[in-house]
Amino acid sequence: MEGLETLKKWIDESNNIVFFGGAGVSTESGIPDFRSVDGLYHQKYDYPPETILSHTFFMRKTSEFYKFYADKLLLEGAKPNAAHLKLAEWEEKGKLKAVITQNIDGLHQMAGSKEVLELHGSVQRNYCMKCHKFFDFSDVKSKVEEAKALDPKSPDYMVPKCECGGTIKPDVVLYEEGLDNTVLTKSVNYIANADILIIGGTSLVVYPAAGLIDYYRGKKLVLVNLSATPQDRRADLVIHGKIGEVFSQL
Ligand code: CNA
Repeated sequence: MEGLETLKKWIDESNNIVFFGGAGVSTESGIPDFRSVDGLYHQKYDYPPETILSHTFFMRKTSEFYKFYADKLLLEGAKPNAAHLKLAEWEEKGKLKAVITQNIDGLHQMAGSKEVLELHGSVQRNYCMKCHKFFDFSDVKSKVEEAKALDPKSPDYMVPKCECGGTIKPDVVLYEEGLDNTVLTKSVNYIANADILIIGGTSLVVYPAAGLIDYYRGKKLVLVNLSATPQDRRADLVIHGKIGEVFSQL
């Protein structure tokens, strides 16, 4: 594969790699992305994912939100793939400083990565909007299942509820919501000081996350993506392929 040898050499020589990824990192683990041909945008829903996953939609049509969320993002049994595992291995060897991700699936941590900056939060953390009690992934999963017993026309159908009666909200940054400043600042620092920045599995169209690339000052900007991105021309190395397959050869 073109570029693979160069990437191997750069990685061998570096101990300051930073990775910035998106939904494409997890498609080989069975979690669909938003924009690929078989991604969520190409499936049939009453509303596009960006509408359903917005703050306004969550507040106004909570039941509709959870129908989509449970079906597409609250996925049980997904396992890290070769890309997640390789990144964890590089960190363990002292070669990689951080994984910055737009993903909310927690697969990097499951693979063993320690320094994971989740720009868009995580399905693993959930809070009651009334009393702020914490709920993990499986709590929410079972509460959504319980709420399936309600009338599908009820506003609480499939909505996970706290014992206090409040609605549980995932700690996920919905469209219209702001990113966590600490996470953002740390990400900028890692990227600004990185020797190699590898960007993988992201269409680079969701801002402000996609703008993070502008902070990179080095000369080893690598893009590993299935399809072309608006930033391909800026990169020092572009590899078009499946990230799990590519990383398993590194
Ligand atoms: P996106 O816009 O769906 O783009 C995904 C990109 O990955 C596309 O350019 C694809 O060509 C590419 N791609 C798909 N499969 C592979 C693969 N195996 N190897 C390499 N490239 C691949 O996703 P972004 O992350 O850019 O968009 C940002 C949104 C999507 C974020 O807010 C995420 O939270 C959100 N999202 C996250 C998940 C998850 O957590 N797994 C799933 C779906 C959407």
